[in-house]
Amino acid sequence: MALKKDFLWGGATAANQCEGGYNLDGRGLANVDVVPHGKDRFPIILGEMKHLDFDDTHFYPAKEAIDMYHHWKEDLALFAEMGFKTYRMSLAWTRIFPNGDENEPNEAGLAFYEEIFKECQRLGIEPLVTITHFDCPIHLIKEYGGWRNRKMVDFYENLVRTIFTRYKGLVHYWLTFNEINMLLHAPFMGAGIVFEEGENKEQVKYIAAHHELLASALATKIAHEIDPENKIGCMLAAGDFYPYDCHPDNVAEAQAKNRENFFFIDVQSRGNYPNYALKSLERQGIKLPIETGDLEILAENTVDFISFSYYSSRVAKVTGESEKSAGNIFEAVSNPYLESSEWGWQIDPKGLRITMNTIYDRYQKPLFIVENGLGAVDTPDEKGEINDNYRIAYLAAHIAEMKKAVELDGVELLGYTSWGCIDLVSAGTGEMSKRYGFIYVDRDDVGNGSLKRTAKKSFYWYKKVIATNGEDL
Ligand code: P53
Repeated sequence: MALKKDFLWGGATAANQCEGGYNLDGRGLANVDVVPHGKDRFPIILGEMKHLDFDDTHFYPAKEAIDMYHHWKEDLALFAEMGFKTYRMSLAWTRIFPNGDENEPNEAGLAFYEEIFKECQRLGIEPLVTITHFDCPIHLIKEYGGWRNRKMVDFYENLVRTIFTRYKGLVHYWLTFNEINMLLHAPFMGAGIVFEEGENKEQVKYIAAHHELLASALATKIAHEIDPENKIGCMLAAGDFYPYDCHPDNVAEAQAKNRENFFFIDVQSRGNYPNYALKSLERQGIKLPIETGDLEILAENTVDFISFSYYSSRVAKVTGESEKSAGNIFEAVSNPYLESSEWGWQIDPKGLRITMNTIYDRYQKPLFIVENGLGAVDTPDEKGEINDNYRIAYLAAHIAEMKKAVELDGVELLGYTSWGCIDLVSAGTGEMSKRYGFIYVDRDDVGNGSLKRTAKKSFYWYKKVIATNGEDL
């Protein structure tokens, strides 16, 4: 049994990491715009530092990014040349509602995405649209405090009603919140949260979580009402936690860590708050801001499919502070059996098969791998060519394991979109030099470069993978 004939091969990007054009055609400012490159980035992502505007001492990579705002047609043509069946992209909320709380949308922003979707349709590429990929209008953070405020649910509802209506028939696959569990690890990116002095951070995060989960369920409801053809997915930053060893304490720790992430998907897919979470929140004195009718909305509007990103597995250990693996927002212990990327992310292809099985066992809904890839330095040779054999090796190994999950284990899988199919700004570090693409973009970490696009060796490799439906890796 091979992958199904209509398997959705493609690539993934996010608006703030590739579009640029941050102040064009009426676009408003977003949290992601004011996150600089450099050492101050991290505390801001974590919500520990207030930084809601630009200053002269930092470089802001999202302002121009790879200027897809002006290159999208050329970029889509390259995706089509590789044979993409789908393209995962996100909408910049602030192009459509510049402040977030307007009643009427910005027509220029709506028209921009409509053009893109029409071009996708012409090229036979099915768009897979992330409604919010770490972005939140700055105005909603300044005025309302981001997702800690229940009013965000109404603003989000206004956004989704607008886009589901406008793009009916052009888009069928939607993701409500990128890596929704990231809210716990990077609350400024995940929920527009800036912590106030002395407040209970865990309480604030779980308030925001309830609001996002409610907004996600309402979006699912509205999407189905507007077009029964719409398919709505949740999106998890996945990667199973392995117990460090068979010590029962480490096994229990791995279970707890996995549940911390599955908490979100349990609600989005099963439709209710899991008991383990209710008990644990109660023990911590954390209250979910549940109002009358909320639980019914969650129960009645579960997702159609489960999407996730997978870069690596993780390791759980009760002690062992000294062994943290570097370079990732998820604080995890390093796995002695695995190699690491240049950025310290551990490489575990088999972990993808394991993770797919864990998720499928738990939810029994179709899966969609919407991010996977290797961030690496690419150096053009004297002819200007990039022989990214390391990237090909990473992707081939992961796709081979993905196929085993489908062919040997019977996991239902809709598609696979590799992350950063064209080089873009890193979410974690703000660097351009951490490249994931099949397409090289001439731009460095502080904004120099011609923005010229060049196919890497992996471009031709992936084209062949798609053409053979994954048989020739
Ligand atoms: P970068 C951390 C851990 C797992 C997934 O990440 C993550 C992050 C954030 O750094 O985010 C996803 O660019 C995210 C993308 C992001 C991609 O992983 O830090 O959905 O926006 O670019 C890769 O190398």
